[in-house]
Amino acid sequence: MDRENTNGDRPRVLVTQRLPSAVERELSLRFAADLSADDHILSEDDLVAAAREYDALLPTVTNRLTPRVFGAATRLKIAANFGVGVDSIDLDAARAAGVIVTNTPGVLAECTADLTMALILAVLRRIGEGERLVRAGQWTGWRPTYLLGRRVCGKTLGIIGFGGIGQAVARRAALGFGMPILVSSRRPPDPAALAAIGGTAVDLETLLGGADIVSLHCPLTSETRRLINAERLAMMGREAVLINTARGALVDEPALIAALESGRIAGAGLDVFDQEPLVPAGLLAMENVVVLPHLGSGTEETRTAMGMRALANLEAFFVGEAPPDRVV
Ligand code: 8YV
Repeated sequence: MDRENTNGDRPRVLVTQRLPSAVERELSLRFAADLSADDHILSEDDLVAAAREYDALLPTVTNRLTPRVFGAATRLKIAANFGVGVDSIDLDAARAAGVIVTNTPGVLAECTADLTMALILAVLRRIGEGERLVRAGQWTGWRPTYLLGRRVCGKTLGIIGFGGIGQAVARRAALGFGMPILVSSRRPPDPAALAAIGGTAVDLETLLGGADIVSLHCPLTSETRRLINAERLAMMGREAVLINTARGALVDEPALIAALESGRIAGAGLDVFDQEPLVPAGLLAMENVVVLPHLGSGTEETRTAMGMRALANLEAFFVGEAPPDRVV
């Protein structure tokens, strides 16, 4: 396989963060790969310099690929994103600069769905609170009315966004927990996938009004930014909870804090935040909020599969084939 670039050298690839060792090994074997030694987050200036020095970037959600970065792309030809969401990449600027962008679909839906179920269970069954009490030595014994939560099975789950992750959550919830499923999505949901879980396609307002649990699984775009704002939170039931394993900016965080503080909704399970790694103090102060550090795809198996998928996109590109997961 010819992996040489036009200078006869192996393509230079900048890998912006530490990846599972199997992925780093493969990248080093196949490319002139610069791996991250210490996992530090690259600045925009670093990325601008990289766009001049490297043939390819393998960025993550922590790297903002801005118009300035693409404006400097004298050498850069492809950004093979480690992750399915490409909201951290200015796709118009990539297009204008002629830089190809790829992502890693199809390999992280199951793990992200597992974590979504974990958050649903944690919020309704008060798992975070219970764990904190036990660790603090404050558990004084079993009582029939102690730390009562709410049952998960049979609750109505509203899924916003019915791609791979939304469907994987729906399967778990419908088939494992007997939950009726409402689906709202930009495009009409896949009829076979909807039928398999006995789901009902509804508009967003109907979903917000009818679901006990609202879970976000749509991409972050200019249309979905702050999709869940004060007005939409007010459409949810007082006993309802919001789960977000997609992107923090889908939610107006101050409006969410206000809705939780006033008891307008009953709780939230959040794996993602608007300004990661900042988590607003208002959220941390509430016992009915479960917060996680963006762990959706965070298993050894899935992060390895994501890395291999990014690598497959780079390989295809540098042998002159169409990258399988091209976004731009
Ligand atoms: C990753 C994700 O943790 O794929 C995505 O869009 O949010 C997560 O799976 C992250 O993107 C890594 O770059």
